[in-house]
Amino acid sequence: MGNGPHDHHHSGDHSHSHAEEIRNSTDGRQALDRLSRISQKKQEEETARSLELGLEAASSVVDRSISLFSRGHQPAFAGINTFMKVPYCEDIRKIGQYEAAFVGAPFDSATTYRPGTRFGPQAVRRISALYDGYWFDGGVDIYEELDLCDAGDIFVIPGNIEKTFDQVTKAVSHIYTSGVFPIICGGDHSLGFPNVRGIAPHIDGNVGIIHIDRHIDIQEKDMDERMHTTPWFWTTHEGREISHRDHSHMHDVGLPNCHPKNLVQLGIGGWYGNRPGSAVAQRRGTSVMTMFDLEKHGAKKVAEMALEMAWEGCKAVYLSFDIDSIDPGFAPGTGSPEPGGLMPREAFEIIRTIAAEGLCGMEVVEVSPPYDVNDNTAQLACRVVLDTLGTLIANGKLGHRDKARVG
Ligand SMILES: [Mn+2]
Repeated sequence: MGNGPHDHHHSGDHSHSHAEEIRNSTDGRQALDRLSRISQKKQEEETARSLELGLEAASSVVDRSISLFSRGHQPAFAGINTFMKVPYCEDIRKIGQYEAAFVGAPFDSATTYRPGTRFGPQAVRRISALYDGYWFDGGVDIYEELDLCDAGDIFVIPGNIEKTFDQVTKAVSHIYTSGVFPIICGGDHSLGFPNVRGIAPHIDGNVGIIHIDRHIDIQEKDMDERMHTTPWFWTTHEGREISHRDHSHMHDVGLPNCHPKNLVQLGIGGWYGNRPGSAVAQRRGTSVMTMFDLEKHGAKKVAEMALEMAWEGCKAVYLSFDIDSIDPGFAPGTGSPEPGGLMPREAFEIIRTIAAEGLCGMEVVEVSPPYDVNDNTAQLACRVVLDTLGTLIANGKLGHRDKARVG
């Protein structure tokens, strides 16, 4: 002290010093204030439960909150991995006891290039062990402020897209109609259609979809099937008139309350896979934004533009996040990588802006662990989920923030 270039700012009265003003104005200080108001009740319950189930530690262990067998979040590398080590809702009839559920849809039979996303949910669970829900910059404690469970995986039918779609829709519908916020972890992007089909019919009004991806994914069929390049063709429709097409086993003709203009497709671009879908997007009038739009406006602004277009005339909005929207330098473990994508920090800002307005459900798809490095891609998918949940909680759209206050 006394040697710095800003000595003239110092005064004897620290409560009014310029440094103190700066200190109190930082986001870090505000985060600390917010976090200090959240009770640690569930942490304490977890410790008691760990000691009860996992027995007392050896006598040389000074910290007596440590148990003999790991039964809680610590050590992060130990234990049985559900998503973030939250309770496994094995009896799916009891799903209504929770506020949100992570559910895996390990299906990759609809990929058109690299497969491997069937291992996505397990990879996201594995790396999620690093996290216990304490979000510093967001000032949120997911563990304390949200009753979250892992619903396990949906029984997908490898090699049969159509039966898998029916399984997924029925499963997502069960979760959603039980009053639980669904977090669906793919799996490939063909799941977008059965996921939304599990939610939209239960919403009394139109549903917007914010689809973050490098690929437009709205062609009718790909190699004669409903591959991962097609979900939004089947989710949205051609307008007021829903035509019955010649789809013998494809009994859907678009969800009547999912209008193409409310389908916001953000991050689209590059050189792969967009040829057939572009004509459909043009014909139906979906809301498309490229990476050039992002460069022009910035992450926050494009997210606000996305909200305007997605929510127009809608009761709810669904988030579909394809991990290949993030640049493959950061997210190499994916089926159809395309350079020039989002920086992770841009992706998080977009998510936080979108989630602040509330969501009816979300999916993170296209994590392919066989192509991943150091679980980087799975970790980004995990962060997409955590930042979404944290933002929903912080904005009172999910969880029980009021009940988790100190005092
Ligand atoms: Mn994609």
